[in-house]
Amino acid sequence: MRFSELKRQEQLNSGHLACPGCAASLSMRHALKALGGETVVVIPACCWSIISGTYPTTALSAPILHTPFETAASSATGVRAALDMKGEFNTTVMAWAGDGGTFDIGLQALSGSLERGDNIIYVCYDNEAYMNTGIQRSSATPAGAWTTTTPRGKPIENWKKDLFSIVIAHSPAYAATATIAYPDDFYKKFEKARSIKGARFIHLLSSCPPGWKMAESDSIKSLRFAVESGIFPLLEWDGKTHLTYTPEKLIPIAEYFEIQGRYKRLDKERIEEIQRLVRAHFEKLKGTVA
Ligand SMILES: Cc1ncc(C[n+]2csc(CCOP(=O)(O)OP(=O)(O)O)c2C)c(N)n1
Ligand code: SF4
Ligand SMILES: [Mg+2]
Repeated sequence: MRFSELKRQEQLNSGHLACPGCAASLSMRHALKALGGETVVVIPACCWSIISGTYPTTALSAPILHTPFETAASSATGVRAALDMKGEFNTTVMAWAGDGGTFDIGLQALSGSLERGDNIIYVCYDNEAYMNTGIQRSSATPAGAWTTTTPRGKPIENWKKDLFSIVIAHSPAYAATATIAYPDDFYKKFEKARSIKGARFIHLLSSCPPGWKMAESDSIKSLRFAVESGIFPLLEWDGKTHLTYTPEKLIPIAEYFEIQGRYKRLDKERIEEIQRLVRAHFEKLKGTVA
């Protein structure tokens, strides 16, 4: 079903506590619509622990289990086991964690869950830093970006950890990357994940205006530019990796960087170097995936 035709029930209500322009809140809203029906959401420490509201109030209609930072995958596995014991096989269990909780501290639990083939959907909403605690660097922070733990005048050199490759090395039932800036692609992937049994993983790029030092009104545009520049390819893995969208012509990475203050200290040479690496990676991807 296309995004524009979807009239499913809202499960994210007004009164949530996200900043204006937060892609993580929009992504949750549409993920729950796409999954439809009964979904239990498991949330470790991250911005979403705050966005959902303070007990006893909550902005989500879906039940939430708040868990320690490193345990999203294992807690979701426990919820799945409990539901199975009760015979509630049609309820979906979705772990919803940030990049810090996935690329870093939760990676061991995620690996165990993928390796066991646990019947859960694990979503990482990746805003490329520890935003809830003040924009500290994670291993998802990309080369060239500023964070509050980046030494002055020294933008990050390391290339972002290739989590997608780590995940598919476990041979999950399904894996994909998506962003809410491409809603039809986003919906198809959540609906597909819902229809499959086993370990499923979705990596969402999720813009964060305060952390990316960007106008709220540019939030969705930044996600579009990430895809159109090739720095965040839209992928699907079902035994093989496929590009689900191929831009006709990649836009310059500088256009993606220009709207975000976190890249403002980059000099021309470094931008050109990142440009070369991103293009080479994208061309390789185009050549090696069908
Ligand atoms: C073991 C542990 N260490 C540190 C924290 C503090 N903490 C809470 S949220 C958070 C940042 C989470 O970052 P991320 O997973 O990227 O989600 P985001 O805040 O960016 O949405 C940290 C460091 C914690 N709750 N538990
Ligand atoms: S800090 Fe960023 S990720 Fe967190 S609620 Fe605000 S916009 Fe969303
Ligand atoms: Mg984060």
